[in-house]
Amino acid sequence: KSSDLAAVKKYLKQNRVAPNAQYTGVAKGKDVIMIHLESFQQFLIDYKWKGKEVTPNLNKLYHAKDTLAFDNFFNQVGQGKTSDAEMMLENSLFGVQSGSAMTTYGTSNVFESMPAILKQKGGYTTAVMHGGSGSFWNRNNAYKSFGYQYFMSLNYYNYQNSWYLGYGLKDKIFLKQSAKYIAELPQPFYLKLITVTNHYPYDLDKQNASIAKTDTNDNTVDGYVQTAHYLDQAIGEFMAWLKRTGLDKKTLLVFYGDHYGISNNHNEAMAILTGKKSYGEFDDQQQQRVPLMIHAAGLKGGIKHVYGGEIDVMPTLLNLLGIKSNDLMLFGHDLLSRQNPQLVAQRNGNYISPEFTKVASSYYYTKTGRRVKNEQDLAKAKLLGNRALAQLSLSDRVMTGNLLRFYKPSWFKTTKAEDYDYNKADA
Ligand code: GP9
Ligand code: MN
Repeated sequence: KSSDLAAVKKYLKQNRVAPNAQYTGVAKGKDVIMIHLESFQQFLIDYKWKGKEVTPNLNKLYHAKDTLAFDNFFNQVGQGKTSDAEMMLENSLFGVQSGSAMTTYGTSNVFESMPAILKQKGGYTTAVMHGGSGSFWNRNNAYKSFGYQYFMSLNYYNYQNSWYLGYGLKDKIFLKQSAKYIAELPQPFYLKLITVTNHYPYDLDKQNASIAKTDTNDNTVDGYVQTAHYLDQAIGEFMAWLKRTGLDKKTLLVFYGDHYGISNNHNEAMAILTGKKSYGEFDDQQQQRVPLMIHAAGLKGGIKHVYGGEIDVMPTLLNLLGIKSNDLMLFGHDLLSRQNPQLVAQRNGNYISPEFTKVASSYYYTKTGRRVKNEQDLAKAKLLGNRALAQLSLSDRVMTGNLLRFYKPSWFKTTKAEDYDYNKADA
């Protein structure tokens, strides 16, 4: 409906913020590598088990002077899990209320996505590499709609049974084999690498387990540090490779956790791991934090405390790459902007903001975890709840109504899936 489009346009106009001008274009023309950290929660950063750092390589990145890190960055996925994270990062549109937007709309909808924009505005080569099945989450179709030129999935990799775990090749093997493809990508490139080993049920083979399991007696939880440790080692090896090739100097690296690894069925074990006496729905909501780290040689970094989420990555990145986003239909905001609204909507209508947090029908003070009872504060907290719902439902109208058909910047050439052929990834 055209009234839907008008409502979306009005909302976006009213909520637009100016990106941080100090960061505009600081990474212009750089290669971009997005590294998808499967099921990786923020609490793993700097976490120690039996005196040993679980993720030493990621910790080093987190604290590096040339890394922009965010410690109040939340996942916002729904039932589409990984695919919702991808949808938000590539399009700054939310997943849908039920199911996966990439599955339901990824084939047929019009998108104005990161890869298509970077190709058209910056001459980028665009690719995704993933050591798993090409059709999982409808990737082999959705990536065409997003404008990815190349998609290397399991069929592009050498395979042995023992190299595979859960959803794909083990991360070390996957990243090592990806190197030969990366080296061949014409520059500048925009590349996404999707890891899988740190995925439920966190059950790593003995040879690869090089840190002790935790001892909460919850089987699902106790292997989590082991697979996270393995993923971290794989990242360490990959970073060393980047250095050897000199790519580290030319590349903007973006690390993000897609969603929680430990669900709220494991609150007792999480209480032990996080050293809390009691652990309830509020604590679980706080645990929806995932890493976002943006790293490049010479980048003015630091640990930022702004409250944001996956929907905000695309506007943040576009600003760093010097690409204007004010004529695009993006529901997120530059995380480095002083005017960032800092309201993080969860797909189920919950939200987190610096002041208030909503979980189910309860409102909490974010800083203390106490229930909001004061009438005035309650009114403020409810208002934020309405704003969170408003952005979700407007994003839903864009997705379910395929509204980007009717809305594009004059410079944008609509992506056509038939222009792409992933051959082995489609098999
Ligand atoms: C599969 C992987 C897992 O390819 O991305 O998806 P998830 O189960 O985390 O949504
Ligand atoms: Mn996932």
